[in-house]
Amino acid sequence: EQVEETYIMVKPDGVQRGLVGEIISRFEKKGFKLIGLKLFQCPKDLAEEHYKDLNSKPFFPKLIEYITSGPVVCMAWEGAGVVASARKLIGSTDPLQAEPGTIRGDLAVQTGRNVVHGSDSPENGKREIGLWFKEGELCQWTPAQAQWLRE
Ligand code: YYY
Ligand code: MG
Repeated sequence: EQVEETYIMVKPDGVQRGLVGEIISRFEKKGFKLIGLKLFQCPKDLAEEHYKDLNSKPFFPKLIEYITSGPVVCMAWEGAGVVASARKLIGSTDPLQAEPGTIRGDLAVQTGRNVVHGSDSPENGKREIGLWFKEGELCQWTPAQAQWLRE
């Protein structure tokens, strides 16, 4: 299969609620490879660029206010099929519709406070990692357990 990269972000509510470890853990336990990680206070222009496809939506100003309201945890994860799989682990945009067992299904109650972001396509995975991480902030490494995850 194609190795892909996805941008995952614990939003300010997830950081404030002490859910950082829990959220990282879900991707770590699944078996994906962490290649980038940082705590970061997002400036307004970056939030607007990240969500530019939504800039005509009525909720856009509140979304930007929310994402810039406190530190976020930025992550880049790598693996075959990681983009779609991460979206499944995260669950539906509206946490009340998200299945139990998903991050939003287990940990959130409202779309405007849905604790985590995940890229929606491999192209956007690349685009978003490029936006949120600088050169030199990503690591290429071989996890010791690689041969126990994939034959
Ligand atoms: O990819 P995902 O985060 O599940 O949803 P998007 O449709 O890309 O919207 C991004 C972000 O915008 C969502 O996580 C919360 C917010 N939002 C909102 O506040 N109200 C909506 N009706 C739709 C989305
Ligand atoms: Mg989206």
